[in-house]
Amino acid sequence: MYFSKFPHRSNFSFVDSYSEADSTIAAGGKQMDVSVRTFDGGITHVQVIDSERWGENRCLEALSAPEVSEHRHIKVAPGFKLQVLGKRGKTLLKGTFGVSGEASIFVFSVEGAPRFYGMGEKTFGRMELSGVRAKFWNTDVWGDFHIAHYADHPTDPPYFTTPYVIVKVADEYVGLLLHNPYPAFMETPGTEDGRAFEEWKHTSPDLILGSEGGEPNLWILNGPTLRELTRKLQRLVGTTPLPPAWALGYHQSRWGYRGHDDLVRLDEQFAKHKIPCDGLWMDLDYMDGYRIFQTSSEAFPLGAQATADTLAVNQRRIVPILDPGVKFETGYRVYDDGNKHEVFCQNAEGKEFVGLVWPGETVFPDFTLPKVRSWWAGYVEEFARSGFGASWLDMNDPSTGPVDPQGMRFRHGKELHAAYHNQYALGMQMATYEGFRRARPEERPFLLSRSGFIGSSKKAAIWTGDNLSNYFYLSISIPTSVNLSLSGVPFNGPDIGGFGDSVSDGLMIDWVKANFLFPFFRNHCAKGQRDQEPFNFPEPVMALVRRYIRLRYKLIPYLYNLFIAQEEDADPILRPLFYEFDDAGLDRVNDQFMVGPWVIQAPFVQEKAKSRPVLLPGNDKWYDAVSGDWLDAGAVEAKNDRGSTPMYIRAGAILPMQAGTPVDNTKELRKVHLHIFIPPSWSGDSSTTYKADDGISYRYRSGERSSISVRLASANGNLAISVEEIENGFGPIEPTFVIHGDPKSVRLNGGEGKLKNAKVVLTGKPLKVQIL
Ligand code: MIG
Repeated sequence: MYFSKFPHRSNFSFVDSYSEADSTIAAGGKQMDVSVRTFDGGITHVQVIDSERWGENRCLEALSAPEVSEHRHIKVAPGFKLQVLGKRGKTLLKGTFGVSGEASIFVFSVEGAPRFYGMGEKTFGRMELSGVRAKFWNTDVWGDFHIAHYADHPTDPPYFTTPYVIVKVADEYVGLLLHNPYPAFMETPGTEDGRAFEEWKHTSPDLILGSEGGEPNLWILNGPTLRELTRKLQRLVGTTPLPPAWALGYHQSRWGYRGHDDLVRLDEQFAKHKIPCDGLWMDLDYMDGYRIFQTSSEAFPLGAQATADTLAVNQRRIVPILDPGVKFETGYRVYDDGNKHEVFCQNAEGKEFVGLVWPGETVFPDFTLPKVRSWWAGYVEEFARSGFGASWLDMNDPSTGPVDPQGMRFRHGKELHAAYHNQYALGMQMATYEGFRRARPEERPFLLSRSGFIGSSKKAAIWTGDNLSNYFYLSISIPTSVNLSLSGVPFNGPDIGGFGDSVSDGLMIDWVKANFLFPFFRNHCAKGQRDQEPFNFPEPVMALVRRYIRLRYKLIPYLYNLFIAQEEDADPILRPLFYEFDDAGLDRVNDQFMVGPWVIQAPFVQEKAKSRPVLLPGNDKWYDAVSGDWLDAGAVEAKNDRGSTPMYIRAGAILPMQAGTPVDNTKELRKVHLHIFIPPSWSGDSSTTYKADDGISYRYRSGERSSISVRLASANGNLAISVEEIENGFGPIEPTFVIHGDPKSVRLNGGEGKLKNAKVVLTGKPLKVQIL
C-alpha cells in the first residue's frame, strides 16, 4: 500500500461491450455481471460482479437503501457509459468503468467547472477539494509519517476512511460513494502543489474513484441540493442515534491520568472553579501493564465503581480507553481465553499474528467474525458493569506499531489483510456497542473511536486523531470537521488544545473559542506536554476557557436538538455556509462554519491576527453576538478581542438555551429559554420544533418525549409568536422567550406580550434583551 502513488488509467481495460438484456459487460476480453438498481430519492447502485476476480462483497454492514424505484437518475448508454442526469434531464457526469487485475476504477468526466467536497476526514485544510490525490486506508498517522511532515502539513490518508466525494456541477450536487472496504483512491481535476515536478502537479482531468481490490460497489446520489444530498447519504450509511446528553458536554482527557486520585482531584478542581465537565477520560495508565480489561489495583484501589460513585455526585463519568491489541502472554486471562476460542487474527503460517503495541507483543481479535464480536462484547459488558460510563476506542486503524500489518489476516487466515483493514475499527465499534447494550439495555451507549468506516456513524463519535498544539491544526480543524460532517460522520471533533507539543495560553484560548460548539468537545493532550486543564492556566486564561465551556452548556438545548434532528432528519450539526446559502464563492471560506441552521462562527485561527474578514451570506441581516448590532449581509471585518469571538446569528433565529450562566453539568431541557432574533422593522417568518426528553434512556422512543412547535411572524417589526404543544410524554416544556432586537410590538399566541428588560451574555458584552 503506497500512500502517495496512484494507479494510472492507461493501465486499465475499460468496458468495450455491454449487454443490457443480459446485464453483462466485458472489459479486457473478460465478461462480468453488472447490476444497476435505482432507489427512491435519486439513489443508484452500480455493482460489478465477478466472483473469480473479487469473490464476495466483504462489507460488514449493509447500507440502508430506501425503497426500490423505477425512476432513473442515470442513463446507461451503449458501452456501459454511465450518464448521471441532473434535475432538468441534463447530463452532469459521464462515467466509464475499468479493471486492472483486481483493481477497478470509475472515471467521470464532469461538465463545466466542477467543485469537490467531502472525502471524510481529510486534512487538506480547505473545504473545496479540486486537485487532490487521496487514499482511503485507515492509518495511524504518527506511526506512518515522519513528524517533520505531520507537524504542520496535511498527511494522507488519515485515520478514518469513507470513500465518498461530493461533486458540484452547475447548481447541483451529486455524491459518489464507493462501498468497498479495500484500499481506495480518488483523484480530482486540478493541481496538486505538494508534488515536486510540474508534470506531476497536474491531476487527472477527470474524476477518478477506484479500489485496489474488492467488488466494485458504487452508489450515486443525486441531491440536487447539498442538504438533500447529505440527508440521503446519511440515511444510506446510517444516522447517528441520539447520544446521551452528557456526551455533548465538555470532556477532560490527558494521557497520564493514573486513576482514582487524579480523577477525584480533577472533579474537585472543576467543582471549585465552577466549570462544567461531564466526562473524565482515562488513557492507558489505568491498566495493569497495558492489559486490556484489566484495571490496575493502584489505579482504582477500591475498584472503579467506588471512583465512579464518588464522581457521580457531581454528575461526572469515567471514560476509559480500550485498545484492540491483547497482550501476547500466557497466563493473562483475556489472552488465554481468546487463544482457546481462536478469536485472534492469524498470519500466513496459521499462527496468531503478532504486532508491537503498548503491552509489547500483541495479538488482535478478529472483529470481522460475529463470534469474536460477541466474545469481545462479553468482556465489555463486564467492564462496563465495573463502573465505566462509556468507552474510547483507540489504535483501531489497526495500529500494529513498527510491524507490517499486511501480514495480519482475517477469518482464520483465509482473508488477506486488505479486505478488512478499513473495517477493523467498525467491527470493534460494533462489538463494544453490543457490550454496553448488554450491560445497560436502558441506556444509550457512548463510544468514541479513532478509525472507522462507512457505518461507524451508527456506533461511535469520531475524533480526528493526533494533532499538535499549533495554528496549522487549529485552522484545519474547521474544514476537516465540516467535510467529515458532510460525509456521513456528524458526531466528530479534534483534540482541543492539541495533542502533541505544549499549547500556549493564546492558542488555548483561540482553540476553545473556535471549537466550543463542535459536536464533540474534548480537551486532550499527550504525556509530557504542558498541563492543559482549564485551571492549570493563569487565572485570566482559565476564566476565558471557562466562559466558553459555560457558553456551550448554555447552548446544550440547541446542540441536543441538532442531534435529535440528526437522528430524525439526517441533518449534520456542523455545516459549511454553502449548506444553507448559495451565494457565489462561499466554498472558498475555510475559516467560518455554521452550527445548525442559525449560527455562524468566524473564529480567529491565525496566530496574533488583529482582525479578520467575515462573509455574512444571504440577503437578511445578521445579529452580531459580540456587540448586539444588526449587520448587513456581505463582507465585514471582525476585530480580535480577547474576551469575545466572532459569532453571528441569523434573522428569525430561534435558539434554545439554558437560563443564566451554567456552572455545573445540569442540563435543564424543559424550562428552556428560547432566544429570538428579530432585526429592527423586520418582515419575515420562521419556525422551529423544540424537543426534550430524559437525555439518557431510550424511553423517548416509546413516547417519553415532549415537543413544542414555535412560529414567528414579523411585519415591519411587529412580532407575533405562537407556541403549540405537539407531544408531552416527558412532561410540559415551559419556554421563556428572550427577544434580541427590540421589536415594535410582541404578541404571544394572539395575546399582548408583557416585556421586561434584561441582559444576557453570549460571547461579548452583556446584551440588551426583552424577556416575555
Ligand atoms: O500511541 O493512548 O490517538 O489520543 O492519548 C499513542 C495514548 C496511543 C494515541 C491516541 C491518543 C492517546 C495515545 N494513543
